[in-house]
Amino acid sequence: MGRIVIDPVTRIEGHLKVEVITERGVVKEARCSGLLFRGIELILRGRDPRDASRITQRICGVCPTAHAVASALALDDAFGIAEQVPHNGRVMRNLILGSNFVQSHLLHFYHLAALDYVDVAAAAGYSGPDERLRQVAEFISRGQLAPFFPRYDGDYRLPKAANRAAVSHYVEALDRRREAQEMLSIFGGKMPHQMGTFPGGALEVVTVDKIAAFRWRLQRLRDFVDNVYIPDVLAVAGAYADYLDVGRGPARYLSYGAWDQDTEPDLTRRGRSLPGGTLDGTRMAYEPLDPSKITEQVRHSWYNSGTDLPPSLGKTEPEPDKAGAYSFLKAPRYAGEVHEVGPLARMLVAYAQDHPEVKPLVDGALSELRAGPDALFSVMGRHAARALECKAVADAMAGWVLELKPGEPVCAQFDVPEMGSGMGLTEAPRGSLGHWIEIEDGVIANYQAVVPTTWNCSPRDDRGQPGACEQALAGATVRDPESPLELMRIVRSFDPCLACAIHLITPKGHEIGRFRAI
Ligand code: NFE
Ligand code: MG
Repeated sequence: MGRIVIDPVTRIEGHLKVEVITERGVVKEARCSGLLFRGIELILRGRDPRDASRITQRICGVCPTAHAVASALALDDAFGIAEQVPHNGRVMRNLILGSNFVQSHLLHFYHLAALDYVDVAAAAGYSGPDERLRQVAEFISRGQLAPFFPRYDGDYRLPKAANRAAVSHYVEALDRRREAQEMLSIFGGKMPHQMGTFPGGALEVVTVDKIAAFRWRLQRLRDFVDNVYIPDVLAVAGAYADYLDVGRGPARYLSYGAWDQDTEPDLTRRGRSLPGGTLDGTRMAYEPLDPSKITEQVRHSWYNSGTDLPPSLGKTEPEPDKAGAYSFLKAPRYAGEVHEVGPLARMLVAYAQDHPEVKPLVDGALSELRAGPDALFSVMGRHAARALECKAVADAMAGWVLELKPGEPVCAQFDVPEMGSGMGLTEAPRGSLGHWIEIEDGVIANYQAVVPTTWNCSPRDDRGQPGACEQALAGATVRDPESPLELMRIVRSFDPCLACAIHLITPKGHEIGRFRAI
């Protein structure tokens, strides 16, 4: 028996510890622990409900936009104004969130995950015509090795030319991400923590100039996604084809659906470009979404609040010395079962529905990889799904931006009610995101968020079922316990964000048990 502890996991967002028990180099069981307690749900209590779209964005600097949209949807619901969101407000929300998706997916592949497969050392000594590669070579020659080194050694398999091209794209992707942030800022005012999304719609005035400024940046991004990102992901998936068979996880997938196409007040009946629902991958069986099946369990989490509560009744009461607990993440479950969320879940749920854009994209990628749909339940399946979704969203935005109507209203008028409750379900880059709000005496009485990485990196639940990432790690082979790159490839394929997953912020210097906020 061996024990490997990776703490902290780098090249993700936030603070994650992974611990595995191995037997003859094979992972028998894994534990994912989120160790940094935060407290945004608590900060929201007693505040004006309209603050929620501003404060919840501070959960994360990577996907603040998704929190803004989820809170706006929850407030639309609580205020009873979902049907009054104007056309421009709905479309702008989709463009703001879509820009963040594209930026986030490029960030994940090039700047977080690719270094598990691409050997940056291949750029050392380069003196050819590619300016970006010359910059990296010069950077390395000065002894500036971070953020590329130190790293786990492993089986970097790309040929030198492919490695060098990927390093060049690493640098180019920084510019494309900047342009995606600029696109978001056109309708959101700034990034991170944009100001454009609000209950009742959006806040930016629509002009022809803004539409044009958005379009040219989007066109450049679409070229990059089609001609660089997707080919790079498929090249990596080809060179590391064994990872089409590694990191399977629970093979149950959940999506809330995203990109509102109408203003139907019932979120489960609202028209959305990507459908909600669940898919049991072993039977390829689809079921429509039923939000009443969402609960959070805390038996193995450092909370003393009741377990298996629906989010509208959820509590956040930390108990850091609780016996048997090992994480500040709760364990969200759907119908009591572990579900994976994220781009793979969304693409599979849409694929199972014969989605007109998603089906051909997925079939095309599978034929390129000479693999069946089963191969998607894997590390490389997650990377491929993320790239394909990036294309689907970027392509869809090219149509949405032309639907904007300059000079027309963007936001509904509303009064804040004394009492109310609301639910906002959407998709964030990393998966299904829900916000639940209770309003009493005109202020927030309770606010609960159930977040993508809480689903994917959850600890064991009340029945002892390991979370999705814990299940994906079980069965993996580790060649060198001192350099467990294989495990990092599995964890990073989920694109974890522990800042989001715990979404709680404690005042500086505040102590909770043995933890101290810094
Ligand atoms: Ni902090 Fe987030 C996304 C959300 S993941 S990145 O995407 O919500 O838990
Ligand atoms: Mg929560």
